[in-house]
Amino acid sequence: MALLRLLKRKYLNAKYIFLAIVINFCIYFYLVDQQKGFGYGEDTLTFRWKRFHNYKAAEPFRTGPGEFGRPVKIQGHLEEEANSLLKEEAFNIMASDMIALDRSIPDTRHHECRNEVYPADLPSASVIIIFHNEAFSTLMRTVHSIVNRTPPPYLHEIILVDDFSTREGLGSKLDTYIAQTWVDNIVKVVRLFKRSGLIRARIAGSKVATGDVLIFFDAHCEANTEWIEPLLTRIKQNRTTVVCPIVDGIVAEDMSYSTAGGYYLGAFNWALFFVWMTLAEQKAFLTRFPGRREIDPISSPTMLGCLFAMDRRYFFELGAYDPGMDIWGGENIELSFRTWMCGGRLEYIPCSRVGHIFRAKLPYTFPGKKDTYAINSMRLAEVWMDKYKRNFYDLRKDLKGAEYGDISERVELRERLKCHDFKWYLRNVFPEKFVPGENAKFYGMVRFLGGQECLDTMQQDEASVFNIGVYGCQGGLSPSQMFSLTDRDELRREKSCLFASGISGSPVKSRECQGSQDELWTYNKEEQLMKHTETGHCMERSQPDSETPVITNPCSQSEAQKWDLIEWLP
Ligand code: UD2
Ligand code: MN
Repeated sequence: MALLRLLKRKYLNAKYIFLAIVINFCIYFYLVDQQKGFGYGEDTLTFRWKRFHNYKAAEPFRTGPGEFGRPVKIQGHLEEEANSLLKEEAFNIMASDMIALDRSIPDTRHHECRNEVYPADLPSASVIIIFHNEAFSTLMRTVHSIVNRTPPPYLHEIILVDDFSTREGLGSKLDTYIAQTWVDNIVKVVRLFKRSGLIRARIAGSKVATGDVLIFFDAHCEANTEWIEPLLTRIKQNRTTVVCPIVDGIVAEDMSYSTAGGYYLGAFNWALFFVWMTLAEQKAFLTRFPGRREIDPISSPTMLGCLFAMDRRYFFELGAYDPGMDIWGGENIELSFRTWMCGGRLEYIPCSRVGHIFRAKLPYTFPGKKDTYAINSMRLAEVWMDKYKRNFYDLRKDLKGAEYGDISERVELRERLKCHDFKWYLRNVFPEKFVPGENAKFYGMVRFLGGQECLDTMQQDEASVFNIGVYGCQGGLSPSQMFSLTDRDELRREKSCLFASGISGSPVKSRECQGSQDELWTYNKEEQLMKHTETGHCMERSQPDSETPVITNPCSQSEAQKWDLIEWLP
């Protein structure tokens, strides 16, 4: 009996000891978890463990500057220095340096995304981050966010491509930190030995990548919860779909993570800059997708450029990037047109979100002070836009005859891939896009006969509402004087329309087109009158120096109401 009692006690003790070990074990890893990703001084085994088990650690419990994507305000004696650094770097580097490199951010997805289920066997990704003289903290925060929020099986590697940075000490600091923080060579650095620009830097990264999918990142991003699964799922369903996460904003002044932005319908303007669709375009575009849930992938005519994923082999089949494009600009529009025209598709994926610091200026040099955006855009217009390149050159008359290098290989690529023409793209992918001069009753300048002056936007922001101006006619050289009288009777520019109210003497104004009645005009050639269709009033030049240079009034035979149209023939 006594022996039994002793054994029982021993057994119980063993149970307690076992329990105690388990509890200790948990506490140990909980503590490690709290410092996830902070590498100095800890052994490799811990990091191996972290990499494979800690990619989605509980974030809301963390405290510290900038946690949960909160803003960091710098006040007091450091404020002045912070502001001057902000000017140099175009984002608040002092604030960034204060924030943990693996900070928490809010899950900004639509709440229904949390119920989405993704297949487990997804392709693996090589994430390519290119940079030139990027700040250490933003660059490493980009990497941490990817490692910590990507299930390990899907993360084949992260490739940092250093585009010949000259910032002192950056290279060795990166090497040390990376070696001490991540194992298994999951984060690699490729160094370019001459400044190549972001396009060729991405090509260099893609050539050394070996994952199934390539995902390109700018060097100042933060990947959000479950960002990769919806992207990979879509590519697995169709390898010729190029997919983009929704881009959240990281505010340059205080590094707060914000959902402002969050747009997902990419467009372009005829100067070949990326823009989001206007409200009118968006409304019309979305009617083509009836029954679509807000969280479903949505096709987009163009991509922003900083973040996208694409099957690796498909990237090369489709012609990678144009290596003749230099430093910065245009490659995102080129890839967008090429993808759609050559048989692929481009989509935004609402359940995938990644933040990006939008900087007010580019903080680096352009060797030779070249306008690389213009040259790259000429290359893309010449190769892909057929007769519609005219719309680009109409806005960039300064570029007529300028050098853009050899494009023969890209023209061959287009032939080899048997791509659709640009008209097909406009008709099928983006029919909402207005083409100045196409199907128009008139395209050119609207001239006031009394004074050799033409209607002119006076460089005002055409997303806003303003009184239309007049200025000495520039013989077609000034884009701000070009108007189309459309087949719908709008007197419009790329996205803005002239409108007027019924009140006599009220100004003719410009705003983003809305498709409403007050935007319609009829020109009478014999009488040389521009009539506002809805009210029957006539366009009239008011007094010189008036705040409202152009008004409408009941039609009269007065000279102040005589206008003619000068057709633009390039
Ligand atoms: C926008 C895009 C960017 C690209 C560019 C047009 C967004 C938010 N970003 O740039 O992806 O499409 O427009 O070309 O849409 N870099 C180099 N070498 C250089 C210059 C830049 O590696 O010579 C790197 C730079 O460190 C950064 C990336 O390229 O990681 C993009 O440059 P950016 O962030 O200065 O330009 P951004 O965001 O205005
Ligand atoms: Mn960027």
